[in-house]
Amino acid sequence: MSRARFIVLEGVEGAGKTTQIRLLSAWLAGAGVEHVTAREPGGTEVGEAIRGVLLAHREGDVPPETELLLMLGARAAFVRQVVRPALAAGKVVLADRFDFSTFAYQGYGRGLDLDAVRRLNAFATDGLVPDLVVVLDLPVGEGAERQAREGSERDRIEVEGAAFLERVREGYRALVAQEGHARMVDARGDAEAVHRRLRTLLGDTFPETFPGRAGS
Ligand code: Z5A
Repeated sequence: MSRARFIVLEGVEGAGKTTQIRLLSAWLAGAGVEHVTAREPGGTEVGEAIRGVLLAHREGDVPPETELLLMLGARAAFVRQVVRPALAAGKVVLADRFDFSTFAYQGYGRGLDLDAVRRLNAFATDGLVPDLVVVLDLPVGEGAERQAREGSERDRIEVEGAAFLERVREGYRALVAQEGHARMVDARGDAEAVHRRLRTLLGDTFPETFPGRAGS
């Protein structure tokens, strides 16, 4: 039986997705589990170019529909050039964001029609659904504080407004409640504590792929 699994980490800015992907990758490497890591938007040549366009216009006047279609353009390449080939080769894929980001940010956050967003996303992904989406849940203010400590050039709350990010967080909570393949993990506490929670969740959910509970 293939041990390939498509695992996605999601959450508001500063929730610790990048940090946790790095820790999970080190854990899997130590256990000899073949895997790839990637971020969205990005992960491919064209996806990284799209990411550059989005970041360059972060504070500009980009219609939400344009933002949505750029995210999905990057995703179409990501699925076809990274995720499907890795799964076909029997590898684990650890992704930093995927379609829940689009539902949470463009749907709940920007207010685009969720059904339309889902239909367009299904076209971009060719119907691919992750095996597990883990939402790292953190109060918006705590995520911003972490980013401020890191020295991000401009606090996301300042750029988008706290109300926008609160809608995103509530969107994530609603998605976890609706979707059977999604789980919420408390992202408070130090990075090692959050890592242990993730290892336990992965080991319990897919014991044939992941090397056992945290501490074992
Ligand atoms: N976006 C979208 O709108 N629609 C979509 O479909 C997709 C994306 C795919 C991409 O940002 C933007 O695109 C994003 C959503 C949108 N922004 N907005 N708005 P990104 O994914 O490249 O980056 P980010 O999520 O906005 O920010 P981030 O800082 O990379 O967040 P993170 O990965 O969750 O956190 P981190 O890098 O691991 O940690 C941040 C800092 O906190 C760092 O200094 C760490 O050392 C520290 N940290 C991490 N964990 C801890 C703990 N546990 N305690 C204390 N400090 C910690």
